[in-house]
Amino acid sequence: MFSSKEEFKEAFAKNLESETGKTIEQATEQDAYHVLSQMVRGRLVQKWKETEQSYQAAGKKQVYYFSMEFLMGRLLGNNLLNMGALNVVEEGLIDLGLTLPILEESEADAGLGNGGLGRLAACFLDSLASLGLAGHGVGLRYRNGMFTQRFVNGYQVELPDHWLEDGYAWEVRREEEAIEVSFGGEIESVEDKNGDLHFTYKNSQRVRAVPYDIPVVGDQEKAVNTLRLWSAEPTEEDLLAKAQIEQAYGNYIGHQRHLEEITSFLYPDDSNEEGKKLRLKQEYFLVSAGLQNIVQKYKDLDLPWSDFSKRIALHINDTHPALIVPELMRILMDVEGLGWEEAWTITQSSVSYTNHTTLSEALETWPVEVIRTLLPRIFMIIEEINERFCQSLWEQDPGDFDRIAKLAIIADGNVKMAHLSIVGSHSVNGVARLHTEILKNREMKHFYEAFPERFNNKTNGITHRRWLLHANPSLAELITNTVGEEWKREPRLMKQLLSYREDGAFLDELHHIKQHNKENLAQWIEKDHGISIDPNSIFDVHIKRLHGYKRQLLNALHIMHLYNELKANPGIDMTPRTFIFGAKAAPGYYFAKKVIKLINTIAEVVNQDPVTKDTIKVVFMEDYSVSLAEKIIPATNVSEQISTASKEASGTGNMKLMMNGAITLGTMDGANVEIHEEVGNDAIYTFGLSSEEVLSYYHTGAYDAKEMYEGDQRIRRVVDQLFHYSPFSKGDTTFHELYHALVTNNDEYFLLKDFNSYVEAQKEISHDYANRRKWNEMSLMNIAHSGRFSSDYTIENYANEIWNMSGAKLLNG
Ligand code: 26V
Repeated sequence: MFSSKEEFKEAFAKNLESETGKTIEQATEQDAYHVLSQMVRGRLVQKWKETEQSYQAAGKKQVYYFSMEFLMGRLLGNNLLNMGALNVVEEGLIDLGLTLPILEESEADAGLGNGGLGRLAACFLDSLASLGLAGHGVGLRYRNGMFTQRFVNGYQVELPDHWLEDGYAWEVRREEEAIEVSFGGEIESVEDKNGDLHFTYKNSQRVRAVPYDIPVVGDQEKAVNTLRLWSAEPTEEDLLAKAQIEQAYGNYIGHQRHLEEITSFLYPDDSNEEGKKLRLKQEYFLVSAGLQNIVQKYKDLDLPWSDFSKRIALHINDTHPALIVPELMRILMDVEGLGWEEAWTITQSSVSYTNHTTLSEALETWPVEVIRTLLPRIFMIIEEINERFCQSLWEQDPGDFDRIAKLAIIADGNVKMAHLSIVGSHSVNGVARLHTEILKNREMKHFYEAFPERFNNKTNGITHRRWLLHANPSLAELITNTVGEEWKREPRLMKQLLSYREDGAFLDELHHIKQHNKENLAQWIEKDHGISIDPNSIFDVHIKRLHGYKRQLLNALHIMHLYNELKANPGIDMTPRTFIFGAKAAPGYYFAKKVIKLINTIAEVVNQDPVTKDTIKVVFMEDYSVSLAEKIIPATNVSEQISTASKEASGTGNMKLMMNGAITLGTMDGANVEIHEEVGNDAIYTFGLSSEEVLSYYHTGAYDAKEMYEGDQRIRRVVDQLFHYSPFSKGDTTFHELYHALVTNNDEYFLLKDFNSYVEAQKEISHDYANRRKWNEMSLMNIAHSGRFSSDYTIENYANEIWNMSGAKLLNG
């Protein structure tokens, strides 16, 4: 992109002057960021156009990844990396007295996602472009992304995230491709002379959907794909009506706000489906705008409808875009005039679905009345799909009413979005081997029995470009210097590092890189949180959404336990530890917010107590985000992946941390099982109940938390500290709910049951860390085996086995 450092410097200074009228010395960091990002975008445009033209010319199959969330984080550094311009720009900026990492801080994180599901979508886009596959994201341009988290008196407070405030360098508004989406009204059907029904809408409300495109730059600029985010705006008619109202009444009644509301914010609760009407509006808006646009482009190709699914794959990221099924049927039948059978074949063969959770409270259902009034025609089609589906079940197995009742799409006055997604797709996948097995054998057992060929596993992955090459450049450089460049394109080649397992000098180098990263993080924490931490302590990291099943409370109870041990016996031999947390709680999730308050309280106590402060430190970092993760992960020694077995579908933080040389402390859950399989018993700490044990306890109801509490002195001591007077409770009732969740309400997530094995595993870690050589060897094992979890492989598997994209590189091994 820039042929030399000198060329870059000259171009940068020139652009700075023409855009801001300032010299390098006068420019602010914000000015410099702005100018640099504009330059990068400008240089991408050509390649962006060429990519699209080359896809068209080659008649390539296009995959559209529909997702309510894309958690992209910052783009400047990553784009420069993939364009191969990072070094030139970094060095050029240094010559000019600037540094790239500081400029990067001026970019707002695009936080258009809650957590794992949204970040996975972002990693997938990176891999699609890097493999040169024609894969694009379809999402919503929320004006407020994930809320900003602040702590006030130890409690989480949410502030709106105005990420677009200073403009967003990477988006391009495509006014000319705007379309309309309809809501509500009544449907009238008219029969033509052939007896075919035609549907017209009366009194429906129309909203304008305007696309904003963001370029997705692949490795070596192999391709520049598109993330298309739709924004809701009033139609021209609406604006005219508004003007008339204003003229007549001198004021405006808020109609426009109502329409724009659809893309005003991201729902921040990923754990509890609330069934809010606005959320359904968002889902339909995404699906309808995205699909109308895709169908229009397909029609421009002038191909028969029977080729649709050869040229287009439509993927739904969880059930949130499940209305793609009835909406595609509607477009094909009502707008394009196809018959039901033909439309259904096209729909089923183009749509595929990924499930990301088995938590029943997060599964989407919508009351029939809500869908019927908001989307009358869509509801008619869902009813028809359901009718025909139940009929086919009856034909397969006449008289089995029970099975039909279990599998029906509409039941008890609700539409089940997972059922709609399974029935309307040709592929259903889980996100880690264990998760897929649980879907097949338990949660979706009856569907699996009816359509076994539809079910498959695609273990999640992460992009090694953002999470290793960009986040941890010194480790990436060491790998390259050791095994050559090829691992960047074939991450499994990192396995070659295994031959350095016994190489003391190499292990020392690994150690120094980790230490250096820890020092950087320590400086950042000192600056931002005013807490001084010891880079020689174990950095023990728990970063993910706050949720009961993720068991941040178990981690907290263990810290309380260590505190008690140290206070009782100050001379005890314990490797110093820094516990680092990062987590947002859903605003209405009372329990999760209490856990945040507890951890902040523990931090206050242990960080100040003269007996404990040099041995244990606790830091809860505010406002966890993609960019914060990029700072924490390279500095981590211990990766906490301690979900109740069977509950975490996959996890992806576990993979990022492994790739950066952290050792997993985890249950046999989600992708931890596959991490364990890769690294073997000696480079991971596992503990706790197995998923079968957990599921069987749920089934039999045989677990008795009170018995655990009463029968174990260590457990009783920490649990009582939540209820009775203690340095943490200080005698008030703040943590009583946590006590009740554990004791009175029978400890839904088995914290007490797993407590002792967790404490033992932690003790082992404390002991092993003191053996520097052993620890570094374990760290090496993790890095060397992490290539398997590159999302490039995951995407190759999706492309080959789900999307049938010819030309996707075949896996080797
Ligand atoms: C559900 C809901 C329901 C209410 C409205 C807002 C909302 C937003 C998101 C969700 C989905 C939660 C499911 C989810 O994020 N699953 C996570 O997916 C990761 C990627 O596959 C996986 O690694 C995690 O284990 C899994 O918890």
